[in-house]
Amino acid sequence: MPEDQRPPSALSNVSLARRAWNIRRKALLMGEVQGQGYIGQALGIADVLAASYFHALRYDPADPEWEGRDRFLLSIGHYAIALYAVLMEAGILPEEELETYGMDDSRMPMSGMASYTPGMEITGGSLGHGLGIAVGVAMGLKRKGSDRFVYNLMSDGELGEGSTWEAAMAGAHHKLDNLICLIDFNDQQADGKSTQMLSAEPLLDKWTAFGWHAQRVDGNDLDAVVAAFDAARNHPGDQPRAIVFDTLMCKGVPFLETREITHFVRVEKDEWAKALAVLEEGKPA
Ligand SMILES: Cc1ncc(C[n+]2csc(CCOP(=O)(O)OP(=O)(O)O)c2C)c(N)n1
Repeated sequence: MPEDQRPPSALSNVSLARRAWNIRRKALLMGEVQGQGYIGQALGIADVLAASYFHALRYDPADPEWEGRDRFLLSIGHYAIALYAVLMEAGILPEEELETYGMDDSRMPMSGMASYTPGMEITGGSLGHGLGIAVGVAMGLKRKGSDRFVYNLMSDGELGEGSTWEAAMAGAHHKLDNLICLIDFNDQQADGKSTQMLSAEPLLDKWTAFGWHAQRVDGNDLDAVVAAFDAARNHPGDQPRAIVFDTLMCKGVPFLETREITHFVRVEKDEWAKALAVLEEGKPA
């Protein structure tokens, strides 16, 4: 158990902007290995992941199963490429494994699998189940007398799953003030815009009506993201907490940001190098 339980950001000189950039770069490199991957999601959620792992979460890179860790659940198994990138950045996964992404016998399969990957808390590919699992984990930690937080990262598509709202009710009923639900609102799902498929608006009113402390911020504005994490963790009430992050798919690579179909963005062979070069131009100190 590390003596210093402060989040790693308190111990590091690397800026959050640079962490987010590193996460984007690693995700692109993994995408290039396979020639495909959920790149749009990884680029869009990189700022939230940087703030999670380098501002909010307590964990021990040398011991991913440390009992004193905050739990970070990836409900959206297809976002695994994004989580691998931040797990490497955090020193939980070795960077050399980047080149094995999606290959047979790799610890980094395309869809997240808890039994394969250190730091992957759940197997979340069947959408709509992460929040229910997070409710159970949060209840379990409370019963053990733990003060650790449980974070559940989910997508806007999962707001169309009834199981999400059952879990939301349970979280409020059991007063799970140690539960923080992070919603990546990129307004995209497999068949188009989420708001056009099945709108979940007005979202803040819904979470509030379900008994949650709710916030909505620009998920690509690092200062706003950090402030939202702080407000969620420090909220004095006994409700669970939700943060809706409005994000832009493919953020950081403008020629991909404007692609019409971003759920599974098609990147041609020669475009990976171009994407990395464009990203390089925006490299923060
Ligand atoms: C229960 C369930 N239904 C369908 C799928 C197939 N599926 C995989 S990703 C995806 C898109 C879901 O929308 P969202 O997560 O918002 O997509 P993104 O932001 O990644 O485009 C779907 C339908 C699934 N994994 N699980």
